[in-house]
Amino acid sequence: MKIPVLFLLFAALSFSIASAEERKPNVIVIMADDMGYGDLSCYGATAFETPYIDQLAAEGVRFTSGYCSASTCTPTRYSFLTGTYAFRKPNTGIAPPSSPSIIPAGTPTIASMLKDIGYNTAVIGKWHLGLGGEEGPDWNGDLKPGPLEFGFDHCFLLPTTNDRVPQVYVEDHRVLNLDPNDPLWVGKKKPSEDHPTGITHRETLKMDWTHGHNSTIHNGISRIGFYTGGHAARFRDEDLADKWVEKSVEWIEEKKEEPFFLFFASHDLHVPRIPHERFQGVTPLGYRADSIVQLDWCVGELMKAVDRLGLAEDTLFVFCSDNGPVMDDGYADEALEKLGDHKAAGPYTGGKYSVYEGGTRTPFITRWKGTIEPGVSDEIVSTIDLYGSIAAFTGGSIPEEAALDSFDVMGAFLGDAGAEGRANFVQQDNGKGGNYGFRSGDWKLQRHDSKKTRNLVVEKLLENTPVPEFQLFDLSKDPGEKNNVIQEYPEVAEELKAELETIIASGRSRQ
Ligand code: NG6
Ligand code: CA
Repeated sequence: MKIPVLFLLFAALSFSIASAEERKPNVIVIMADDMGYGDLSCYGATAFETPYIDQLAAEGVRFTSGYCSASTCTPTRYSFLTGTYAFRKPNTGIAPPSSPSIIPAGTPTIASMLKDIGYNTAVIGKWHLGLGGEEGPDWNGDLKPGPLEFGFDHCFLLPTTNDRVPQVYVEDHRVLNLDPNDPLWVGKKKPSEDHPTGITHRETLKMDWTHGHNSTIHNGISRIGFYTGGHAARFRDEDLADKWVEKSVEWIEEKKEEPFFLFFASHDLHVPRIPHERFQGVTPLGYRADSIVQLDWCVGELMKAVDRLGLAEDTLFVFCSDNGPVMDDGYADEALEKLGDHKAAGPYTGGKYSVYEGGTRTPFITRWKGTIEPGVSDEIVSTIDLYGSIAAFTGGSIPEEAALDSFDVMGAFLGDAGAEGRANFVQQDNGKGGNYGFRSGDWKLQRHDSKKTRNLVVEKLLENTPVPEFQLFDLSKDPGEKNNVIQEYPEVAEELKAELETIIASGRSRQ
């Protein structure tokens, strides 16, 4: 039988329209804070259980080479949202309490890309990318620019990180529940001689500090930076996780009819680790692991909400972390003392602040019921690629001068058989030292411009140990980066050095 060409064309066209429509999944990116590769039971932890995240992994793809792009928070979040390595932009290191918005208004982001193709977009949780113009945040006025100026329709935020002042929520452009008669003041200097601090009132603290974190006291915990006022707006640390879940579920319910993108930016397990009372003591490892269990509960609540609304087959979940683990990050919460045999970075060396694998190789899971075939993937993927990959998949567009390092590795994210991840990947630390890790296949080059590496994590021995400017490791034989083979493979090292240099110098790696 002869079928008219026009009919075939029409059929093909309507099929492609239908499939493009169908392929616009909701996207929920859950970013843990300071979670290491070994911090979940599905990644080998045995001292406690993380059943919900394990379920996510069992129903999706669990990556063994999933990375964030930096070993501190601000540069990872910057590169995740913009698709550009943070080392390309100055001042993208850990943001202080009064940082202006690091991302200028109008910058294309993964959120603006999705918003442009009809998604509802929200960020709920820790921000830590600054708010406001050059003078910094206007805490009593409009906090602009912020997420709403580069692609999010809605935000409900902890403005910095919770060891930094102030302990208030920001909803869209405003501090929530702020009483104009009790204005919020935030500053670097002690506001008055008698202002209580972690130094002057140390004996009153419910959790002591170990380094830094000894300025204004709120909820029995002293913080980085000073503030006064805004009392009605202040939250209790113990309630953060519940609030993120409440606000997220509320927002998903409201937006369920249209595709949505939710960036769920958990504060767990960053310091001060103060889980809700019902999670305190649930593990033998202290508040650090209790916070992991709390985050696991949050993930479970999000999964249940998505199931209840019948959206599991329309929703791509991504679980990742913003940097590797740290034990003592400024508070005496017994993370190190109660660690036992737990290996927070799994088999990897280093953690937060480091360009060893432990700094950026973290848990990474994707789940999309009915689309993703469950399994484990060794492909190299990174948070920085979500922008480019999801754009390519949903038909979103990226301006030529945006997302300079974000690759389309959607096949790998979906665990498609034979789909490849990245060929290589640049890891950075907080950015100021100019230290890099460069993974290319199974080779790993470390470049230490500052000639020192910090590893405040598990192996205290490495702390501020001078390191050679370049080191080379074969991760297939030496995942722990213990055995520098640069003398044995000088030509491999030269090749990787040149590739890394080209990526840095050329200003972009996306073609
Ligand atoms: C460091 C803080 C640390 C933590 C980190 C940011 C001190 C001594 N250390 O400067 O406690 O807040 O910044 O962590 O103040 S991050 O995960 O948000 O990047
Ligand atoms: Ca972090």
